[in-house]
Amino acid sequence: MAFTFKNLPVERDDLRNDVLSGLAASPKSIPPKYFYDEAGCRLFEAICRQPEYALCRTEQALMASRLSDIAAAIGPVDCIVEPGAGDCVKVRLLLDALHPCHLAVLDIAGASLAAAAQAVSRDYPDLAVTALGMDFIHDLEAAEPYLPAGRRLIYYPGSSIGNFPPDAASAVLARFRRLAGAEGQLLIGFDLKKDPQLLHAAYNDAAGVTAAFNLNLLERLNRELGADFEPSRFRHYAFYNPVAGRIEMHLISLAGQDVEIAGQRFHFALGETLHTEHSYKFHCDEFSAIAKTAGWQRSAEWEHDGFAVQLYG
Ligand code: AVJ
Repeated sequence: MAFTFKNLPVERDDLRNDVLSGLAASPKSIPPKYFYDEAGCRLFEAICRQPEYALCRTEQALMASRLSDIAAAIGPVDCIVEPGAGDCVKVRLLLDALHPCHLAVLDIAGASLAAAAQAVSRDYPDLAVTALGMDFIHDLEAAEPYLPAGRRLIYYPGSSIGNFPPDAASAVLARFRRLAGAEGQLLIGFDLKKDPQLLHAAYNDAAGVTAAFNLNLLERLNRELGADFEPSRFRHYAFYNPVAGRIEMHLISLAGQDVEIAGQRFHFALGETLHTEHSYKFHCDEFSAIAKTAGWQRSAEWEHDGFAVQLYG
């Protein structure tokens, strides 16, 4: 059936402007959405195979074991919209259980998304598949013209919402609310607060894949902006901050050094951080309170092994 791919690409200017303003700030930071170039997408998929990083496996186990329950709670759906769909594997369980007419997958990594969505389209011949390569955090509204009318379910798995501090998470969820419409629903998965040693290990895997994922950001800036980062002079540093309830990921300068990016020079002192990601962990009710500020009422929830999936209407 119909397969549509539309690239509304992230402008190189956006990347450059975000990086230049992030490096001019104190502390220095870069938004985590820029991890996901092609190499970054592959490294993230490799993180999900590490024994210490159970998040994706736990969520899929929960979805598989409670699927009929979840589908019954959702009821009939015309269109599933998945922002940040990546390899488009997770949504297949829902396609099998809900049989929507239309699937719309959105991701900042357009090329990887197109290939993954085309594979879904081949495997589900009766399904209309729309793949949008776009920055849905920046401009979710740009997806609206490509979506059919009818009952929409927004699916946001994988604890992606954890990358946003509570205020920003609420803003993202409010935009999901507008895209879903008054009759729409949201099925969202997020990581729960747990033993900090487990969290620490998940972001410091023994094989060093998370470190490579973090450092790839510097290589991306070298490739795409002609920066001259020397990745070996930065250390991957990730830890759980129990006061803020989040993993913080940093790249810490191992020397005093200057870096040039797009004609501008930035100084890193020895020990100075470039902050690259927050990954918030929640209690179920804490998350529902955030969702409520965005106009969502919880209608069901499922929990398994330190991970939660909640349904909102
Ligand atoms: C894809 C945002 C859920 O925060 O756990 C994995 C990304 N970062 N290891 C997360 C990530 C480091 C991941 N999310």
